[in-house]
Amino acid sequence: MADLFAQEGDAAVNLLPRDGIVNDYGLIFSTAEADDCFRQLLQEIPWQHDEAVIYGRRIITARQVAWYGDAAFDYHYSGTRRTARPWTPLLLHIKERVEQQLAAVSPTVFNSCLLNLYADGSQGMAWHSDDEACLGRNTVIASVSFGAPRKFALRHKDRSTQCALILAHGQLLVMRGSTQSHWQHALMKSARIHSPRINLTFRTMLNNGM
Ligand SMILES: O=C(O)CCC(=O)C(=O)O
Repeated sequence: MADLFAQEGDAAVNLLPRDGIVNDYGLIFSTAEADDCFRQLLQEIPWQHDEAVIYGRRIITARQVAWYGDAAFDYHYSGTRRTARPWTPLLLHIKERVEQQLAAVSPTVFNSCLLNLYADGSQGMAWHSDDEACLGRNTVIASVSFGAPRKFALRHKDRSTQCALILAHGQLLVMRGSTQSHWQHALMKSARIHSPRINLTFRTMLNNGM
């Protein structure tokens, strides 16, 4: 697995060798701001365990999720469906900070956000691509992390290449271009992590998610 730590925080660098673009913007919140966001998100979000259909079996995930957006978008993924809740002031604040970071090079306005809460390192997310039709081709996904640092990995769909980086408290990572068509990503489990992490992925749903 390639070690990408050396490039951490340089948004001009593409972390992928080919077939997509992933940029690490580094820490976009101070520790105090990130602490506040983390604490408020833990308290305010109505976290719920997720459902997914894996190899034809409906399972309840250990991690908890929430889904927010501009409108009551329906989001269909892994055989399940969620309706977006309206933005909270805190989520709008985080979204604005993310959009400011992207404004200079690739202005993007996100209309929805999937939130994931991992209680500890025993919870992760399996390999997948965010390639649902409602996101369209070449979608931009901005991932913001709070809480325990965790390893985020990407692998090419042809299995030739794999790379990873640690996503820390207040860090922004952006996936764009053809990344979702050619690469899968995962949040790796670790028995050494005993504290929670929250991840927000800001997305742009096409046609109000229809
Ligand atoms: O928690 C993470 O960093 C990964 C989240 C993710 O893969 C997703 O929301 O699609």
